[in-house]
Amino acid sequence: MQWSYIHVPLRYGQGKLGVDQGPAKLNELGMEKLLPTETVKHTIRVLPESEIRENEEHLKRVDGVLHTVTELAEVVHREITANRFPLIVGGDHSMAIGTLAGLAQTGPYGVIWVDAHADLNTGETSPSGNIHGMPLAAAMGMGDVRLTEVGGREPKLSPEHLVYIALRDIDEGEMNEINRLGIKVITVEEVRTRGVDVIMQEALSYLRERVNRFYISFDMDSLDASLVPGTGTPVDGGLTEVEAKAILTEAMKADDLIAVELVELNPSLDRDNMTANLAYRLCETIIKSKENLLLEGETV
Ligand code: Z70
Ligand code: MN
Ligand code: MN
Ligand code: MN
Repeated sequence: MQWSYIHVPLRYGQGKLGVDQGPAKLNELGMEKLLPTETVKHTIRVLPESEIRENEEHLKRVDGVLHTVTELAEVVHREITANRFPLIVGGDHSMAIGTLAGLAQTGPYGVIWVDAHADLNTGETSPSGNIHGMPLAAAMGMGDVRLTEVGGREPKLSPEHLVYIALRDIDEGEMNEINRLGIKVITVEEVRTRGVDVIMQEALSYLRERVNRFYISFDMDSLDASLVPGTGTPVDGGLTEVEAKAILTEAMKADDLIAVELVELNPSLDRDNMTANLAYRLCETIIKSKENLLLEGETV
């Protein structure tokens, strides 16, 4: 297996400066040393600030988001088709519009979305107009056509192919949709009382009854606010580092996992690189779990 390491230095899906520096910060901490030398590397292009207008109240900086996610969708499509394993680092979560669209072009798939937020708003329901709160709605075909038609007309994800973990800051419109669509939600409380092994087996069985492969999208704000000053919207009551690592390790052990995404590291908001170092350790867990598995596989 070959890794495809994809940088997405995008910040236009939300209003705070600095989240575009997440990928560069991870490299500065030594990410490239963790990855095998034959890893294929990509950096997705982002429009310069000078071309960005604060153009729409309900869909802020939409042109800037569209530019990057359209290219990301093509790269993800190409890398999956080439049998490589994408590790995609951001950047704000609006980038997932591209990831979800790119994956959809290669066939049906499931999603484990580890996040404090549901990211299920449309321009109409969003309290902020920030597109990083909208990627799952867009992928399900809900909201503005410019977002829903990235990578083609058809919906990129069905609601029954999604499992949320660590959700705890949900807008009213999002809650209505979660209930209407019957989307599966696993809370931090459940992670803690039932254990990561149990909830991950449940999440994977749920997805495997419906699809034969899945990807995991990990938002840094799924972690407890006390651990992640360097993310745009920290939320109390989140995961511990041990829980987050266990979730990622369980996912990496699955041979039907096809891609991993880590988003919303904002080095400008960070304290003493606390969040950046934590994100780096999570990437280390991601990479080492998979490499160990491959080594074990070879000795059998
Ligand atoms: C809110 C919105 C969000 C991340 C904040 C917040 C969304 N639901 N996502 N931080 N990562 O504006 O739609
Ligand atoms: Mn998110
Ligand atoms: Mn979030
Ligand atoms: Mn399997």
